[in-house]
Amino acid sequence: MELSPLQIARYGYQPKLPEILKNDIANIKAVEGEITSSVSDQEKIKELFPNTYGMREVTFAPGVNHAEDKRLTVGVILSGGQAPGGHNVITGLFDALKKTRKDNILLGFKNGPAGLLNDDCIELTADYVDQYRNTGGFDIIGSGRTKLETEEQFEVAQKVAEKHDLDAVVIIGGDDSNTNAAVLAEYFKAHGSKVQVIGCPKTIDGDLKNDVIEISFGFDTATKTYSELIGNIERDANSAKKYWHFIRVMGRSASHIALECALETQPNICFISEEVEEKGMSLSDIADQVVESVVKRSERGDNFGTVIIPEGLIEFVPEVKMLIRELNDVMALNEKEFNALTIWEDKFSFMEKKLTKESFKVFSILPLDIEKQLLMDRDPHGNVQVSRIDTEKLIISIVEAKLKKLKEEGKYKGKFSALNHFFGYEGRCAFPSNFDADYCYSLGYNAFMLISYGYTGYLSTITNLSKPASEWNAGGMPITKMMNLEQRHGTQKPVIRKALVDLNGKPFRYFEKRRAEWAEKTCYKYPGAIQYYGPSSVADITTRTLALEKGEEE
Ligand code: FBP
Repeated sequence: MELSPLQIARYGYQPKLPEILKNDIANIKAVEGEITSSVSDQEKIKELFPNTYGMREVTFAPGVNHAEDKRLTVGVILSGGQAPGGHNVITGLFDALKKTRKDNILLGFKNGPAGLLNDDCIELTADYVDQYRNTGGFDIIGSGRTKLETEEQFEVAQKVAEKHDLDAVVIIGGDDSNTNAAVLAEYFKAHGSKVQVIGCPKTIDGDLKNDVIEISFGFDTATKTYSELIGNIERDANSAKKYWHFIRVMGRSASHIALECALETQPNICFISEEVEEKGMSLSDIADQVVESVVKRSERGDNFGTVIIPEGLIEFVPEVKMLIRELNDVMALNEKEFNALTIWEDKFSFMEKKLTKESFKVFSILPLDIEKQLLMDRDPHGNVQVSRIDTEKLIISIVEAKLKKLKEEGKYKGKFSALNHFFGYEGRCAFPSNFDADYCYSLGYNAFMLISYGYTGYLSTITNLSKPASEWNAGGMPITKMMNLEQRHGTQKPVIRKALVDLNGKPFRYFEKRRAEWAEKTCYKYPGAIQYYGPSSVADITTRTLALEKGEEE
């Protein structure tokens, strides 16, 4: 394989660890904190997780390590969508294992949780992992979205784990994957297995967070990558002065990515799905907001602009949300019957019979492409694959129709030429920023600490992230703390609650204060490309979201 100059340089980068983890492992003790409870549905979650509910939070501190000194075999799984830094979680875990005992073993299960079920794994050696240090992607062992949920799957997982004499499995994943981790930890404990399960908070979407998980890894690099591209488009728009760019960005449900990109680039419009839902905005209201900006800007002679659209937006428009919920249930409860339909007309009339009148009305007025996209396969967790729905095109078409009408009425004299973009996959495998490289390495290293102390059903936590890495803290949080019950595949399931954008939070309020000016004037900001070298004020900065949340900026 030919290597790029940056890849060669990044091999030489030594990720920064929190001061506490730089100590010899014999000099790190685990300090237990408060007993935890789930975010809601406490009684039910406690009943479902009798062995792993209500455990205490953990912080690592200087002191004598009383953990048993034994040889460890650990399995690692990358789960769900790629996020920059995943390789560093593995190198951090690998280095901690080997630093403690040369005969510790790390097995990589291939292509997600399916690797555990299929007993498909490789031993990760120094030569092998060295090729992946500080690089993007999950190709070191591959990833996948298989959900672990049936009794048979758990039995197989236990057999495979016992066959390899595993002491622990580390699952690197988002909310759904860490829900898997919690269920697996509970199963192993209930069945007398020694195998511990530790999760690491991954997802570019940034929606796996609470007071202890300040940010999931990958969010930093992905948003910087999208912001660079959006800034470049803004500069092009401001140079050519002839296009309105509609840019959809990833982030399945929550709008953290869209909001962060808006804070970085100051576009004319950015929609926040959570606000759309709270205000009960219809698709027409959304388009009206764009139209208002287009008209005002045209009066200033500016027939160009940028609009950021979170990919999950469509699911938050109340009437479409109700429709999607019904579609999910109809498709889950009538899976065989629905899958047997091959002709579009049959699918359409099937939905006419199964959906409520209100939802079918919404469904039937959507453009054909969007109708088809809404009926595509769900992911293994029962979610609509929003990355495949062209929401930006839908909004453009409604805006065009409204502007045409205004023109006919003599209320608009400008020109409107729209271009659409979707930024998602461009950011998921970028070289991790210094922040993500350091954070991920620390998460992996710290996962080893939790294993060596015998914890199971915990997420590896690194906190105080708006400060330099040397001031970060390390610890663990019981996964059940983040759980609640939600409707999945037509039934109530225990899952980690997604952290959506807080409309009272500082990042949203900062945006809210300024957006009227951005909608009318040209206030674009150009963040440029991620810097891996150079002054710390450029190369080590994290997101505006984290800085605002932590009160570092006002
Ligand atoms: P995770 O939640 O697994 O981290 O995935 C995030 C994400 O990138 C979403 O933003 C996006 O909707 C989805 O994955 C797309 O994944 P896929 O290509 O598997 O449909």
